[in-house]
Amino acid sequence: MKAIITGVTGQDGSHMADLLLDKGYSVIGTARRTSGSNSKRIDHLKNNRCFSIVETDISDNHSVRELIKRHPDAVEFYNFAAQSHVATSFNQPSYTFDMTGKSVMNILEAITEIAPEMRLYQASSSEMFGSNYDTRILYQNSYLNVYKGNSHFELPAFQHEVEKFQNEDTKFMPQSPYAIAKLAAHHSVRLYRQSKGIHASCGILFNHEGPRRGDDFVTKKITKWIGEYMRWLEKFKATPSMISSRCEAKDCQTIFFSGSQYCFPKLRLGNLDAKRDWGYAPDYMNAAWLMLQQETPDDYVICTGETRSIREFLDEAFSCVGISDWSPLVFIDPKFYRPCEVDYLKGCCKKAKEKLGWKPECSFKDMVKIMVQHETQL
Ligand code: NAP
Ligand code: G4F
Repeated sequence: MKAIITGVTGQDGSHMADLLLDKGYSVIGTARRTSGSNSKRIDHLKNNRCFSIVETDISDNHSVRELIKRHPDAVEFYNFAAQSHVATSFNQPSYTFDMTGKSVMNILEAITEIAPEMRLYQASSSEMFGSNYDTRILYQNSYLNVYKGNSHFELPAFQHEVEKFQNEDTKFMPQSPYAIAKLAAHHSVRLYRQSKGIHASCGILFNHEGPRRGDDFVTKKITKWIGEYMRWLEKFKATPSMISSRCEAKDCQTIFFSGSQYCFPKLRLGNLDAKRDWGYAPDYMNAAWLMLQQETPDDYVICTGETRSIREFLDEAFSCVGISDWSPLVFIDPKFYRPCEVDYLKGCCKKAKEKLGWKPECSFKDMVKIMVQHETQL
């Protein structure tokens, strides 16, 4: 079986290539031309006879048609190519819309015309929910302690908590040019599925991470910095306890060490209060594959069902290297705040569990540990 993967040089595309090659597929990965090499995530596949790269820019209609004309026998097409950085989309809105949104039309048209049996996976995003969520009440059985005179009774009682979540029925309220582009693509795929009858599914994936994550996403930025900091400490035989109290000042941008002339730049971050539902990238690629194995195409939310703030991510990541107070090491830089933020993401993947038999395998704790270990062992 043959499959096409766009964006194979990215995090998800490279994991999907690994997964499909393991399953015995032959894989055509597409990459756009760049002036230098950007193949580090797929270098391990260089000598795999079942893997090849075709130069394609998905924003170019001709290039997409040629790709499908050359491989009409591919049974599956995974579209991961996109300008995928939310903050960048505020500075390059039209480019992001063209790349992440409009380009998907090139793929839909080419599949419909040239290979209508080819199954399509579109990488939709939880960013499309933006500022919106649904709520439900979770009841928990508990007991109420009642004291009457000298007697003590326990009466059954119900405690409740309001849970905020997003699932396939939650209304979209995008908060960035990126999310608007993804939403345009998402609706285009639904329209072609309904009107042209192609087998096209969208995975509404919540944030998923791992060592192959791009350097400027927050989880990778944090874990990469920890790796560099630990190597620096080792080089100068310093220990975290030697940090000067000068570093605790909020406007201090550098880490100083008592009795040493050396210093190290602090980790510069923006909003630490936003919450994300973070999963492990390889788990999520399995869900994408399962979607295309279904008889009927559909859209699915893929997530862990847990949400944590950037602060909580920092707690977990620094605890992996034995640092409990990271505050003197982090500088809050307004440059990394977004004009509009998505404050809260927490998915519910009941549909994927029931219909695809999918569930996340790697815990948050393990995922962070894998990322930190990868960076510290470099
Ligand atoms: P990524 O690491 O940024 O990879 C994006 C890929 O798209 C790269 O291979 C990039 O190539 C390629 N690309 C960009 N512009 C292109 C063009 N004009 N023509 C062809 N290829 C182009 O993103 P990711 O994290 O793997 O995410 C994969 C997809 O899932 C994206 O569509 C993203 O928006 C979506 N998504 C991601 C998440 C997540 O948490 N990771 C969640 C929901 C949805 P270069 O290597 O040349 O830059
Ligand atoms: O890691 P992030 O840049 O990911 P974001 O914006 O949630 O987008 C990622 O997940 C989406 C799925 O929900 C994908 F569709 C999208 O392609 C991408 O993969 O930022 C996460 C949070 C944000 O709230 C941001 O404001 O971290 C906050 N943050 C704080 N300081 C920072 C930083 N984000 C980045 N990138 N860099 C910072 O210094």
